Amino acid sequence: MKTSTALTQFLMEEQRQYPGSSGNFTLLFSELILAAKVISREVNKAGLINLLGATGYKNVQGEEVQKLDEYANDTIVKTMERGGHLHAMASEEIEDIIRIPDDYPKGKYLLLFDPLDGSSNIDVNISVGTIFSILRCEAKAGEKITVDDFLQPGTEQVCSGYVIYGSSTVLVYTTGHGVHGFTLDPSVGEFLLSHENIRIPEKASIYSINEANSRYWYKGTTDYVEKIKAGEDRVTTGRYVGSLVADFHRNLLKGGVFLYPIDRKATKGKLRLLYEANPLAFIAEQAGGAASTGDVRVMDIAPTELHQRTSLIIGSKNDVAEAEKCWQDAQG
Ligand code: AHM
Ligand code: MG
Repeated sequence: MKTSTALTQFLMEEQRQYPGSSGNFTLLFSELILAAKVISREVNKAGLINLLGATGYKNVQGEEVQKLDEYANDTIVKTMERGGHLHAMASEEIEDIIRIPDDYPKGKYLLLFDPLDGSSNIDVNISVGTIFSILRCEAKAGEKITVDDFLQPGTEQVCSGYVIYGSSTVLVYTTGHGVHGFTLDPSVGEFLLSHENIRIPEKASIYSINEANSRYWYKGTTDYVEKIKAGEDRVTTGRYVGSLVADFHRNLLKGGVFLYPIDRKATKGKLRLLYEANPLAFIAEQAGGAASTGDVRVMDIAPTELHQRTSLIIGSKNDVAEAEKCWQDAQG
């Protein structure tokens, strides 16, 4: 019988390669896996919750039915705050940083997350996802943690990843040693290794951009998209779900370029640097792809705000480079 490797076993094996490792990171990750399983279960019942919600927004236990992004946020916070591995957290859904309550021990890591990205798609059964990024915390025990502790460039990430709640639930992560994907097997309740050492094709066959924004685009974006459409040297098709994790995951496996550039409407971009762009940029680069704003490598940006937005061009290496060239040429 062929046995599959569970994510927790895989993490332990990775940990054994670093003899000095305390195992704290592996424990932290196990808590994140638990949160992902709970969110996955809830996302899968979303249709049922809506049915129950229609009778007065109470579930069968008589509790208020929460919005799923709020539920996902609370699940991550409550699961992670007790472990003693985190010093603090930051969520795309919460304005300020999330401190670990005084009665719990503090650890040496910071967790940043987008609890349920693309949540406007839930009602129509489109895949959504959780995105996460783990940083080291430089604050010493007893020192008050501030927003500044979170403002680290993407290159400082210890780990990043996402969980996509789709036709199956898949967790993809990197710690800087390649990218691996695990599929949740509901019959055993474990994430099992399904995509070892993912490599993104260097050349894209898919492009993903919200073309309804084309009237607001700057010349560099228009030039690149026109170039794709006129290209005869490759098979290119357009695919845009409007759920970043779903668009990114498909392009990672099949080869593609995703763009959410700054334009005349979203002058700072739409996507968040710390919760969306950096974690996915780390995955893209580790899989042999790239992530750029058009002007600079995403992971080199020195953040100045917790909820900073950014322009994002991410995916297959050659295509990100081509989009960057169009962007820079257009600026003269
Ligand atoms: P959210 O974090 O509020 O869910 O917004 C982010 C989402 C991404 O998942 C997706 O790529 C993008 O917004 C789609 O935006 P648009 O509808 O403007 O194309
Ligand atoms: Mg989001």
